[in-house]
Amino acid sequence: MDSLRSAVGADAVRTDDASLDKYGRDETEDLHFPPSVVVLPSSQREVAAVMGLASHEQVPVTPRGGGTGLSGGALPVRGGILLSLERLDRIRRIDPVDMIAEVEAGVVTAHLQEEVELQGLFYPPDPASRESCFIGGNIAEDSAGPRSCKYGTTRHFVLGLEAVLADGTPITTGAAVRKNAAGYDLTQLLVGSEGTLAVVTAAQLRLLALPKARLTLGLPFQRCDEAANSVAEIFRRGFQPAACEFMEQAAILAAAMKVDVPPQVRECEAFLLLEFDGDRPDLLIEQAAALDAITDQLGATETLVAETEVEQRRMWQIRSAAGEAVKGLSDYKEADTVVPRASIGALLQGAHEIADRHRIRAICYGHAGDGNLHVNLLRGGLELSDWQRRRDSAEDDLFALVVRMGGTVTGEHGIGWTQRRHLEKVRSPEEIHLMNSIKRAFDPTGILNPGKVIPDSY
Ligand code: LAC
Ligand code: ZN
Repeated sequence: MDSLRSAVGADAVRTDDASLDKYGRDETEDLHFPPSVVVLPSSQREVAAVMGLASHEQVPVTPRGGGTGLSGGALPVRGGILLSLERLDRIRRIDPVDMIAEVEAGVVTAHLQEEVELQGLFYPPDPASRESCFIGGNIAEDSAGPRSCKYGTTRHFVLGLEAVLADGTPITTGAAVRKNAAGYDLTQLLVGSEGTLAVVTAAQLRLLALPKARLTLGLPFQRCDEAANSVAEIFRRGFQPAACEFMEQAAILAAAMKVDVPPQVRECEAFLLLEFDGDRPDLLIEQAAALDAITDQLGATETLVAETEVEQRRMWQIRSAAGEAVKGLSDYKEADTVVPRASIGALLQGAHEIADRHRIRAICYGHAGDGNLHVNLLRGGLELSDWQRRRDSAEDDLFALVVRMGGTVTGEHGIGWTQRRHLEKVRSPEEIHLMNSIKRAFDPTGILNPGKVIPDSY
């Protein structure tokens, strides 16, 4: 403890109950793993010093961003040091020529977005938690949100990283340039590695020009299957939405407990929310008209158009409120399923059939344009062991269906702690052995975020 205090300063080492409690949780279910100590370094040098000490003493270290993760990636499941990156919170520079931002890991995603937008630039990744999640955590989990439909996930914006290895060695990967074909791409290897390979301390991020106009459309449906099947049809007809989100009625009703939901949406069976963006408002209006012209064929009852920023925010909050609202209903387990876009209707139907078979409640919503459906299994009044049994069997059946459809077990929340037993459903033993060899090359003694991603049997 004394050596930690001299490395980062006494006020950056916490062992009080409140800190251990707070940093022992993230947003994943009701899980709680208090660490032995919380350390809050303020620079890459201090992170390196902490890792050097931890490596010398062979103490587990769990890096943490904003603590908004949904697969337990930041939970210190083996105790030891919880390393919070919250004090590395500087935006170092925003370069409008190369359109690159250089930021520390603890910068809040929405803050970066606001700052770059002041310069007419755009950082698209928009996780639901963007007001409190950190860029470092987004990189660790390869987080995404509605706009990944058009722009891709966090990974598509990371050009270079500063990080610290398990033994305390500082490294840089990639560079602040827009192209880079030099050698193995360690930057992209670290993105999505969930803090198991290195502690990311800063990143160089690619930016885009901020689209000058946005238009948000809402399509209420009386039939859930028609809403889900419309997703493929919208793309087949050449529309290129920036976001294409789906909510079924139970998710809408949960959101309606938190935010205003207009009656047409509250009373529908399912809701699609689409966003179009671009530089020419007239072209967006044309797209909206073209979509409106086919709503009958799709099965939507009408096209709701949100033109002003206030109207758009109001429509978006229905979708943004869904996650928290559904989680608030009961203990839950979320499956972050992904299938090809055209299979989203079949997935939705299958998810409910599986839930019914296991007599468990499921509520679905998500990023339909990415084929990414968040299937929330709810405990409701079930007794604990009964819930665990039904939940696990339902999840196994659900992922078996996803795999048959050519999909995967997580699109944006990661494997972390809670989804580890599902990795083998989508990755071959050869692939997981390779992952393990990579893990050992970076962290030979396994002190960095132990218990995550790779199943114990490897
Ligand atoms: C969302 C989070 C749960 O899409 O990913 O709301
Ligand atoms: Zn999501």
